[in-house]
Amino acid sequence: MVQNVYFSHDGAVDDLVSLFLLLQMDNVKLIGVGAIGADSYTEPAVSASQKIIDRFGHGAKLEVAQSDARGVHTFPTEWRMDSFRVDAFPVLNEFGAPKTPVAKEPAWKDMLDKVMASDEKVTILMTGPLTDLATALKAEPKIADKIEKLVWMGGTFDNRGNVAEPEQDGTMEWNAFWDPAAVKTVWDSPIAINMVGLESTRQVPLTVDVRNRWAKQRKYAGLDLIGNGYALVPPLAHFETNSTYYLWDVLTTVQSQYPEIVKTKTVNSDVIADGPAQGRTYEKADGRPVEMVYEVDHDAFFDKIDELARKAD
Ligand code: AGV
Ligand code: CA
Repeated sequence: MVQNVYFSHDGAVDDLVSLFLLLQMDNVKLIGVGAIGADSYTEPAVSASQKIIDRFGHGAKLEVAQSDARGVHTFPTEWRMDSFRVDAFPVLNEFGAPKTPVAKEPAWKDMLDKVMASDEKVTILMTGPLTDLATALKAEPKIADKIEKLVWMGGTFDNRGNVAEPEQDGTMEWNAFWDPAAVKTVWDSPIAINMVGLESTRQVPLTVDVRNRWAKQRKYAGLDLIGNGYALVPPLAHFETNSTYYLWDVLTTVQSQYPEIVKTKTVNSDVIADGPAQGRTYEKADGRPVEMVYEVDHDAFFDKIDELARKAD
């Protein structure tokens, strides 16, 4: 069954690889793409998205919307710079300026308009902060009725966060920490949520073995793109550092269409929006239900990436 999907991402390496993979999935009908300069800068995040659609989108007629959102806590500049590097990849620049247009409206409005105009319900896939969905919900709460579900990379329920910044207690995930109030707004809405938090992404680190596996297949343009992307970021070698990369967004994207590679359970939960734990998602007996991914079939996941990426040429 074909699923209508609106993809909102924030321009990091794994967000852009996710866009590439989505474009290879037979059962996904992408109806829109929005880019938010959270773990990136907005201009290269938008531009790299346009070019990935041009080069790997099999002729898809899409627009890329630019977000005007500003976070409460900004990502480290060093991480955000990756978006400029991906945007400059030769494979994305062989044919000059992008042909996929930039949408007229800001990303939250583009999401609202495209979801409301869709015949079928829409799955919203978000691999960055929830700001644009929260803004759309505030402008038009009825958008919730048109959303099949939200699939989100963000949060964690085990209190082991990945934010190393002052004035926070280490329990939250970065996408939630960037705009904690937006997470609370979405949690308080009736939208069904499928959540990929850090407990599952920790099972799929970027390692040297994973990189080598892609390197061996670089004759496929799609695997060369993935290999180049993940060459920009540090793998898990001897021990985890603040910059160690996991396949956060790629796991989220792949499991959204191939749920057989993960195990999920329902967690009743809430979100803390203020103070040193702001952005923390936590279990709460009378909280709202979330379908939470807690386990990944590691090998099946990496096989699926290869299979999809080989279809791209
Ligand atoms: O918290 C994970 C989210 C994902 O959406 N991002 C990166 C993924 O796109 C933020 C992030 C956490 N740690 C990072 C991140 C790191 N070491 N480098 C870059 N981004
Ligand atoms: Ca991301």
